[in-house]
Amino acid sequence: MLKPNNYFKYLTQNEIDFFVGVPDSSLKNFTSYITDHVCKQNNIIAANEGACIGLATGYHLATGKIPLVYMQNSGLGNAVNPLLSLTDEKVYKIPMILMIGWRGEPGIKDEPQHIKQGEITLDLLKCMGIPYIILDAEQENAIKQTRQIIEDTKSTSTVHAIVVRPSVFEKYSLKTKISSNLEISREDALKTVIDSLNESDIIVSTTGKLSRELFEYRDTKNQGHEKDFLTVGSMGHSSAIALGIALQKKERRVFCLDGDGAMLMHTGTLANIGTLAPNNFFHILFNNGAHESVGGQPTAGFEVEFTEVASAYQYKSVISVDTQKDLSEVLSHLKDITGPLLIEIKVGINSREDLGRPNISPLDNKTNFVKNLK
Ligand SMILES: Cc1ncc(C[n+]2csc(CCOP(=O)(O)OP(=O)(O)O)c2C)c(N)n1
Repeated sequence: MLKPNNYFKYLTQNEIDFFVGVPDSSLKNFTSYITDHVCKQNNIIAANEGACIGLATGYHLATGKIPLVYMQNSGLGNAVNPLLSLTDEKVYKIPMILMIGWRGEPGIKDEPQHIKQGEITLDLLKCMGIPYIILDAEQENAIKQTRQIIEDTKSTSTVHAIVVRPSVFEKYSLKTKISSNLEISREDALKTVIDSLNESDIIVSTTGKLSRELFEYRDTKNQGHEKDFLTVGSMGHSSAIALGIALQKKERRVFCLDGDGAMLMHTGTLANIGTLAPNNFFHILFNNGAHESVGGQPTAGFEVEFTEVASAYQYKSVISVDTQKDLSEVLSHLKDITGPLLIEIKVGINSREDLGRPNISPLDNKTNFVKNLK
C-alpha cells in the first residue's frame, strides 16, 4: 500500500502542489493528508466536481503549472461538461491531472449507486480522450506510473487521470477537526424531526450517512420505508427531487433532509424552490460543516449563512437552531408554518461506526415510495 506522505512528497517534488477536489471515501487517506498539510488556498474543497475543473483551469492559466483535481468517480459526471467544453484539446487545451476514486469496480461488491458508474469509469475516460493509469499499490510502480503521467500531461498539455482503487493508500486519519461544541448529533436531530412528522408526510433524504441513519431509525421503530426516498447517489439533487414531488402533490407535505456538502453542491435549486414557492416544501438542513460520510473533510458549511442564502432565494421562512430545545420548539410550530421553509440544524460530527446500510434495493424503495405517494 502507498504511504500518503511519500506519495504527496513525490507530487510536490514534481511541482504538483495545488489541489482542488470533492472528497471521496476511496481517496480519503490521501486527501485527508493533503487537508492536514496544505493551506486552504492550495487545497480547495470545491462545491462540485465541475467547479473543480474550473478552479484548476484558472490556476493553470494564472501559473502555467499543473493542478491535481481529486474526486470520486460519481463526480466525473459533474465534471464531464467542463472536461469536454473547456479543458479538451479541441477547446482551450488545459493540462491537469485528475485523481479519481474508483467505486463500483466490476467484480467488487459495492453499493447500488456505484455499480453503473464503476462499470463505465474507464470507458468514460477513454471516450473523453483522457489517458489514464490505474494506480499500483506498490510504491515503486506507483511512482513510475505517476512520473509518466506527469511527463505526459506536461508534454501534451492535456488532461490525464490517475484512477485509484479504495485499498491503495495506507490509513491516514484526518487531524483537521471541525471545531464545534454543538450539543446535538445528526442522528438525534434526525430522530427528533422524524418523530414530529405526520403519517402523510413525505421525505426525500440526501446522499450518505443521513439516509442510512434514517433507514435504521425506521427499522428500529418497526416502521416501513415507503415514506422515504433515499437519494443514495446523485449527491446534491435531493432538493430538486423533493421539489418535483411537492409541485405535483400539493396536498402532502414534502420534507427534504439535506446535508451541507450536498446543499453547497447544487445550491442553485434553492432559487427554484424559493421562486416556485410550493407551500408544502420543508427543507431541513443538517449542517455539520463537513463531508462526514466520506472522511469528515471540511465544507464551508460553518462559514456561510445558509439561512440568508435561502432568504435571498425567496424562501418564506428560515431559521437556524443548534440545541435540542430550540429544535423541538421549532418543530412544534411546524403545523402553523407554510413553506418553503428552511430549518438549519447545526449538528456535531459523531455518527456511529456500526451504522448499517439500506437492505432494500433502490428499485424496491422507489416502488414502495410511489405506491405510498398514490
Ligand atoms: C457527485 C458526487 N460527488 C461526491 C460524492 C461522494 N460523497 C458521498 S457522500 C459525500 C458527502 C456529503 O456531505 P454532506 O452533504 O455534508 O453530508 P455528510 O456526509 O456530512 O452527512 C460525498 C462527497 C458523491 N456521492 N457524488
